Parts: sequence; structure tokens; C-alpha cells
Amino acid sequence: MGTRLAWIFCAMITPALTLAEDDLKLPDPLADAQGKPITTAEAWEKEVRPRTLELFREHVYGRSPAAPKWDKAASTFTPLELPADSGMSATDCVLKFPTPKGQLEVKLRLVEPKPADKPVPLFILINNRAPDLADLDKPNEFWPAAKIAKRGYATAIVHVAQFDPDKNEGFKDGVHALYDTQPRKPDSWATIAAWSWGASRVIDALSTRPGIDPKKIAVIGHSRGGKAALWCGAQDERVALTISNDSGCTGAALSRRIHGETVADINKGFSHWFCENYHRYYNKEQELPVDQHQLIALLAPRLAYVASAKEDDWADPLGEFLCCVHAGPVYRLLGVTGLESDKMPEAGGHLHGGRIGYHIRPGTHNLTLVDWKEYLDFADRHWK
Ligand code: GTR
Repeated sequence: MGTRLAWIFCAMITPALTLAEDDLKLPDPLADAQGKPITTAEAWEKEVRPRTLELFREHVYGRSPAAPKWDKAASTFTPLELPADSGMSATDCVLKFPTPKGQLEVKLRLVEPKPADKPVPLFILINNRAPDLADLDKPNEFWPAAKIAKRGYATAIVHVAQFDPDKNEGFKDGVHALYDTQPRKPDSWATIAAWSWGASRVIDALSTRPGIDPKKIAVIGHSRGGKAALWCGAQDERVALTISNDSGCTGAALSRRIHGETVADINKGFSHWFCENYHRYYNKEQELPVDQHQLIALLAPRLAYVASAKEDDWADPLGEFLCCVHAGPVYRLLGVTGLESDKMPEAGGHLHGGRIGYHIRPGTHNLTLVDWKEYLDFADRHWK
């Protein structure tokens, strides 16, 4: 404990973070299978990136099935009535996908700015909270659709329960009922991976919509939804900007810091979120073949954003920041800057200049208007 406090103190006063590396013994994100650091973008793309993805599949999130073909003809898009001066249009979409055991139906609400003279970027929010956050008659901070539209962005909200209800019932419902075969394997996908896979199904459909710019699709999630957003962005390279809002343990926080929620805590509290293999690492973080900075590295050179809340100690804000710092070598190898600085901002501050954005907001665990403003500012800076 003493060492950890001393380390936090050092990290706060010095921009150099070599001590963190020594202390945490993080896996080198650029190491090949023999442990030797690679030096070319090609080796990253062909060798280390696929291997890193496989390690996360096998040991953490589990393996998801291949994408089904979106059934465009069977899907429906129903416009909602909104006041003419609302500055937006809204559409209820019901997407259909054939699966091995019947049809998957995905419902979502899409809000687009109006008028729009060219295709616009899209923010897909993975909603792990109440379904009525999608209700446009009840404006809320979690999905401030009208405000997002006013900034010139489209946004869609999709509820996680239709992919997999957030409960441990032995993987009998949601997409597991449509895909899984028994017995389950130690690396079978679980709930977080099902949500990530679901967000990719939304991209299947909305990336073909004429009003949407398919090169500017962001996937965002809060907390458990943020873990899902990161895993979605890691696997699905159509995601141009991946946003983790307070995702914490097995999201954007380094597991080896053992601060706040640990691998044992999360697996005991939510035994249905990750694959069975991940349960082998209770109090054995050092034995994990990957740590979460490598998940951010899988987003490189695409845009990534990690946000923390100052009082959200359970999610380990410093661990989330360091995760971004330690993804940096991969961004650099690919010729771009990850975080623009290794120095953690004070609460209220942000880093928007690099391909990895970061902010820490005063206050507690939540997705708020303050967070959304930061995300939209970051998107403006990199996309407009
Ligand atoms: C907590 C859990 C976190 C986080 C959070 C949430 O109870 O320990 O990992 O996901 O729930 O989703 O709000």
C-alpha cells in the first residue's frame, strides 16, 4: 500500500511515468510472441495486433460469432412526429438479422440533425440503463439527443437487454439463445461481448444510411456499457472513435494497479460479464497475458477517448489515465500521437490534441452533459 501511495504521489508531480512501468510490470503492447518488441507498423498489423485480439478473446471477453447478414428488406424505419422547428428528425428502427436459431430483432432510436446538407457523423450509445432514456419527451443528460443534433451530429441509442439481459441466468436468453451450443467453452462469449457485438449490428445498418458518414462512426458507453464500447471498437474497425465513459475495471482501467474494483471483485459481482477463463485470474493480475492498455492500443491509429470522474475511485481514474499513456507506444509506431501529454490533468481538465482524448470531470460516476460536451468538442476538433 505504501508503495502504491508513493507511486501515485510521484505520478502526480512528474510527467515521466517510467516508475509506473517498473512498478506495474505491464505487458509491452509492442512485444511479439517471443517477447521481442516489434519496430514496424506492418508487424503490428500482421502479427501483434491479431495476437493481442486473440488473447483478449481467449482470456477476457470470450469469442463472439461471425456477423450475420443484415436483412435490409425485412427491417423497418419509422419516422416520429416532431415539431417542425425542433432542429432534428427521429426514426424508430427495427433491424432484422437471420441467425442459426431464428431471427434477431434490434430496436433502436435514431436522431439526426435537420436540416443537414451533407452526411453527418454518428454517435451510437450503448444503453445499459433504463430503456426510457430513449424517450424524447423526457430530455436527460445520459442521452441528450437534441443537444447532440444541435451540434451537427446524429445519435442512436440501443438498449443492451435485447442482446443479453444483464443478469446471470446461465446464458439461456438474448443472443446466446440464438447462437450458443452446449456445453459452453472456457472462452465462450458472455454478456459484455454480446453487447459489443450488438453495437456492431447497429453499424451494419446505419453505416449504409445516406445521411450518415460511414467514416465517422463513434461508439460510446458508460461504465459497463463503456467496457462494451471498448471491446466493440477493438474488434470492429468501422468504429472511428471509441468512447469509454467511466468504464473502470476491465474497461479502461489497468488491472495490474489493483485499485478500486479488481478482477476478483468484478467476476464475483457480475459472473456473467466475461468469459469463464477470466475467472482464473482472481488476485493473479500479474498472470494475465494482457492488460487494458493493450485494449486501447487495439484502437490505434483510430480515435479513442477515455473519461474519468474525480470521485469515481471504484473505476480508478488514475488507472484509466495510465491505460491511455501506456497505449501510446502503439500510436507512435503507427506515426501518430496518442495522448498529447503524459501528465494527468486536474479535475475539469482535458487533453484533446492527440488521437486519444481524455478528461477528468469533478463529481461522481455518471454520463453527464459535461462529458458529452467534451466528446463533441473532441469530435469537432478531429472531424470538422
Ligand atoms: C458497478 C461495477 C462496475 C461498473 C458499474 C456500472 O457496480 O462494479 O464495473 O460497470 O457497476 O455499470 O455502473
